[in-house]
This record gives sequence, C-alpha cells and structure tokens, in this order.
Amino acid sequence: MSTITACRGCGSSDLKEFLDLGETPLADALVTAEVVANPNLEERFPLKVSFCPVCALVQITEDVEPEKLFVDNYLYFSSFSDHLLQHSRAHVMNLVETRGLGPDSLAVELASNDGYLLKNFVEEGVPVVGFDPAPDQAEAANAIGVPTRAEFFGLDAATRLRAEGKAADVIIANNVMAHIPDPNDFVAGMAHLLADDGLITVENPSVWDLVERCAFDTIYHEHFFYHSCTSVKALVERHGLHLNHVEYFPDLHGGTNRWHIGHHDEPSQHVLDRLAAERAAGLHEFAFYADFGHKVDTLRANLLAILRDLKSEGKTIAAYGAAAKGATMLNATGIGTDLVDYVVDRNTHKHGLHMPGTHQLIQDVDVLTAENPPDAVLILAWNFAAEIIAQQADYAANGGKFIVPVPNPHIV
Ligand code: JHZ
Repeated sequence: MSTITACRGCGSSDLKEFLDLGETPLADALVTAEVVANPNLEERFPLKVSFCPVCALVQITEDVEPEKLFVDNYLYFSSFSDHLLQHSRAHVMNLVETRGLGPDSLAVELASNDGYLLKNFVEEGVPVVGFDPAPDQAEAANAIGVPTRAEFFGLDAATRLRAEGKAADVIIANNVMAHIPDPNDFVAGMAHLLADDGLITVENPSVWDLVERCAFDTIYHEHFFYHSCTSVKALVERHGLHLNHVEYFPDLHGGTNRWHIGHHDEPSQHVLDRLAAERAAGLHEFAFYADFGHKVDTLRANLLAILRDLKSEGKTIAAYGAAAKGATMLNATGIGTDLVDYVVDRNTHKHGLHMPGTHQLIQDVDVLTAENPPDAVLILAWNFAAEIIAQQADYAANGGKFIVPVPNPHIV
C-alpha cells in the first residue's frame, strides 16, 4: 500500500486533490462474523481523489495491491443483473453482425468475470478468450464453456497470446480500465493484441455523470480512475491508438460511456462533438471538480436526515444491494446498524457475510416479503433502482417504501 504523488497516466506531479472520503475499508471485502466481533482485524485505507490538469485523468491517490482487491476479496458476479445481461448480449449481437464475426474470428474480453458476456459469442460460434484474475468467477466461466485465463491482463499477457498466433478482432473491456493501477500497461497490452482492423470497446461510468449526479459512492479503492472522453483520448493516443466513437448509456451504472478505439484515426462526428462538449463544460480544468466535496457533504447530510427521521418515528430500515458503492455510501456517510439493520442482495455468494466497516448482515432478498418486513429500504444499488423497484412490487404493495440516495436522497 502506498500513496501516489504523480499522475498514473502521464506522470505529471501536479495532481490536485478535490475530495477526501476519510479512511474506508475495501468496498468488496465483505467480512465474517469473526471480524465483526474483532473490528481491529479490518483494514482501512485513505480514500482521496485528485485531478491531473495535464491529461485530465481523475484518480484516487491510494494504491492498494490489485491481488487484495480482485483476488482475495472479490465476490462480484456480473450475472446477477438482468439489465446488465441484456445490455451485454445486445452489444455482442451488434458486434457479430457489424464486424462480420465468425469461426475464424477472435473476441477477447478483459475482466470477463463469470462469462456473462462472452457466452453470447460462444453461442454464435465465435472463438473467445477471457481474462479475469478473480478465481471463482474464472472457474464459473470455464464451467459454462467460456475459456477464461485466471490472470491480470497487460502487455505481458498480450505478448503471450500473440506468441500463440492469436490477434483479437474485438477486445471488450467493461468496467476494468478504471480498475488497473497502471493504465499504460493495460492499454499497451490492448494495442499489442488488437488486429490491424480490429475494434476495442471500453465501458466505464462517466466522470461527468459522477460529478453531475453526485455519485460519490462509485469512488472506492477498486476504481483507480474516473474517465471522460478527454482523458481516454489522451491515454489511448499515448499507445498509438485512436478514440473513434463514443456511445452513452444514461441508465447503466449511473451513466456509462462506451468508447470505440482502434489503430486508425477515424473519429466520428459524435465523438468530436462530445469532446467539444466536455471542453465547453470544463472537464479538463480543476474548477469543474473543485466544489464536488460540498455537493457530497450536502447529499450525506440529507440522507442522514431522512434515515434519522424514519428512525425517530420507530420505523425499521434495511438496504438493498451489498454493492461496492454501498460500502462507500455506508462508510463515508456513517450509516451503521443503528440506522440500517441489514442488507439484502440476490448474490448468494454474499449471504451470511457483513458489509465492510458498518457490519450489516447480508441476507437473501426474500426477507423483504417474509414476516416483519422493514418499513423502508435504502437502495444502495441505486443504479438498478428501476429494476429493483419493479422486482419488489409485492413489498411496495404491502406498504414498503424505497429510499433512493442519488442524486438527491428521496423516498419513493
Ligand atoms: P452493482 C460493480 O460495482 C462492480 P457495485 C465493479 N466494481 C464496477 O466497476 C461497477 O459495478 C461498475 C445486487 N443486485 O452492480 C447484485 C440484486 O441483489 O451496482 C450486486 O451485489 N438484485 C466491477 O458492486 C449489487 O446488487 C438486483 O436486482 O457497486 C449491485 O451491485 C440487482 C440488479 C442487483 O455494483
């Protein structure tokens, strides 16, 4: 563990800090009852965010070893969101059609998790290779016939795949380019592996949305970076690649960009317009981020007020979604078991464990419709609020209320 003083992208030492969320535990490091009984066993790390005025890269300044983040403590399985599964399948079907992919092609996914996306290529008869260092997820993918290498991806892994005579026609990197502490090694690996006329698509939540929607809870130690079109362009061009297009999904993870990247410089009008819009809004300048800390303070105070009011009326409150962002929301806002009793989640791997730091027990979602349901449910996975509210229609029909914390805490 260490704190950086230079930008991880361009090396500039002019980093400007704009947010300090205190010391928090690792967001996906759910804890056992033994740790709840001995809280000293739980590690905490500073969580501060800085902006690089040279390459516009927003980044946290703490370096936690990736093994600690993605191998030892990682229980995130992508297949638990229907919305994400549909989104991923639509992307694959579109790529197969527009790129003319078939049995002689190769699709590579970085951070392929449990095979939630690559399985669609397999069904279409397109050969795939997945990379994911999380051992349980890689095993789950291999078990459903999605060949997955349980390792981190970078230039070294790309070089080994190339040595096997493989080049990728498409490389998909969803919610991973922000997760690798050395972005240059990661992008150099993609550049090396990509066939001359191949396409890379990269998805990550947009830093513009993060600031506008006050989605501060998506900041945690796994997310080293918070990207804009501007920062992605600077990053990929350093490795001879070009940002050629961007798609925008307002409802995915609070606003996600999908960047299209290739070896040739062929920018669409759309990406040129988005770059111009970011410039006009000032995403390349510190002033855009400077006031974010005050927005976060206001959101936290308003959320605490709602929870305390409900408690003072004798109401019971649970939370939905043992999400990584939920860990930031609970810890950085100080929402302990005095305010939220327990957390429910569909991911069976998380049941019986406790939220990091604040220690609410994680249970199956069935408890919301069993005896003694909570009066209100704080939706920590607010990025899936529509999906969750629709799924919990019975709970709502019985009088249950939902609290959505972002962008402004409110009761539904
Ligand atoms: P969810 C994840 O973060 C992981 P998290 C990762 N760090 C990343 O980069 C971002 O996404 C973008 C559960 N759930 O996806 C599943 C239900 O129980 O918002 C999850 O545990 N029922 C790689 O962890 C949690 O909620 C449901 O109906 O913040 C959601 O976590 C749905 C839809 C989800 O991300």
